[in-house]
Amino acid sequence: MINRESTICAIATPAGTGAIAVIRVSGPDTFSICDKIVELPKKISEYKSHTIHLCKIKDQDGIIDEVLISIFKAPRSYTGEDTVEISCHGSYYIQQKIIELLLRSGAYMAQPGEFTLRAFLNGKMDLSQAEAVADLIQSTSKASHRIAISQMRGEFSKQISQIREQLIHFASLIELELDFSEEDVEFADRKALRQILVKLIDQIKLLTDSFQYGNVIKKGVPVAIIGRPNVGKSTLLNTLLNEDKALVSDIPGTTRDSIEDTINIEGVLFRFIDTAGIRHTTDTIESMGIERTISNVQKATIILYLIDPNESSKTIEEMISGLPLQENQFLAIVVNKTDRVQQQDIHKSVENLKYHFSFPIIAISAKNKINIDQLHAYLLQCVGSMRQEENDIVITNARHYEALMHAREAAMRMLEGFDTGLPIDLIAEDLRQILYYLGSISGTITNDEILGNIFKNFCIGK
Ligand SMILES: Nc1nc2c(ncn2[C@@H]2O[C@H](COP(=O)(O)OP(=O)(O)OP(=O)(O)O)[C@@H](O)[C@H]2O)c(=O)[nH]1
Ligand SMILES: [Mg+2]
Repeated sequence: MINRESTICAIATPAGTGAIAVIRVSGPDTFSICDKIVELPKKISEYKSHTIHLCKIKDQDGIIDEVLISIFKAPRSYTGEDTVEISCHGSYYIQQKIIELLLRSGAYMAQPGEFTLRAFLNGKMDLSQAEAVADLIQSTSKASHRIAISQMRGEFSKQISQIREQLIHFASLIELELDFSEEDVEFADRKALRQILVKLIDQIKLLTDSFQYGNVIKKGVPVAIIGRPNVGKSTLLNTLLNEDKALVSDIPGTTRDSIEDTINIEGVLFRFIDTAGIRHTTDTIESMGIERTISNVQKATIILYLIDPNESSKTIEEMISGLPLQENQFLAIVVNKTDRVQQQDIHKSVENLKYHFSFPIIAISAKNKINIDQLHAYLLQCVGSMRQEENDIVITNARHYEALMHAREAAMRMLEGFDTGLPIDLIAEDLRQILYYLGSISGTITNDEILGNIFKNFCIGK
């Protein structure tokens, strides 16, 4: 798929003008190619690795820029190959000009993610660590950053490879049994293998369970704001986002389509979704909006059910029972417009709701921004309780999730096979499957198609 004999180059900093820009060059001819474009007293290969040098870059028309070049000699570089990083002034013209010179001197334009792909192929990191690099670049909150760092440091890979190594030992014994199949011998200790499988199934379950958490942390925890028309849903969205995102009016049925945006609250990214108010209506557009509301409820992790202070428990009960709620969702009843009623009446109505419902009850004023911290605290508490243990490894990547699910299925089939006395050649096939899926996570087992899919999502220069 890629030719590692070639030397590649790309701009590693964002497109456009900045104070400085960094151009990366990597591959076997890096030093000789760079020698052709920089002015230095010695050849680059004669300098020590990990040194920085001030020099000029020239073409036939004169000086293009004064730059710093950093030298990394193989294998002590990000890619594991000879690498030079050119820090030039951030003019778009200069960046393009240097790239043009490099291409003319024999370098090739890097494909998206090719530097990281080479790092993987040269054994600098495994596949899940390489994927974490992409997540790290894209992380937008403290929580998603922490997960990406842990994955990049290889904590997840370590756990997977430990499980895999234990199985490889048994796989080789079973293959041996297959070779001696006529002689009816048993090299692999069935009881020990069974124990390992049970442990493996448990471990994988912990990992796959963390996916819901990991996935929402990465993309923003979806929070649906729902309720009857005019209760102040759009006002609450605007208050939570600190901007006038949604139209607010005293006409019931103002919001017809769902509106959403993300905001970071104490290091966790939340995705708030304002929805069309739920009521019986003959208006086609409005009922389409209501259908959308219901589908947003299904997709949300947290549901804020907004009510007016004088809504009766009976109507609330009816509304909530009509919602497609799932076991792993959080719902809170949020009493809005409390600025309109007496303090003691709020207290009474909250007590009454607490008596009727087991959901948390939060009293706020979206318009006057009263008790919004309590709402924040509730949201953070939901996220906290999704997580089992502080140092658990968290899965954020759909590819890893899928591979783990397949591995688990194969492990369950194997256990069942033992119980029903399935012939060893069939059991061996499931074992190979487990090894394959676990291996595909770290990239021990891989093919061009998998690699192509992963690295095409990287930016060029990474
Ligand atoms: N007094 C008071 N009025 C509020 C509060 N929150 C919202 N309102 C008012 O209630 C009216 C309806 O607010 P919206 O935010 O448009 O209500 P909505 O739930 O989005 O309504 P639909 O989109 O029609 O379903 C507006 O006039 C708001 O100014 C509040 O906390 N206190
Ligand atoms: Mg609205």
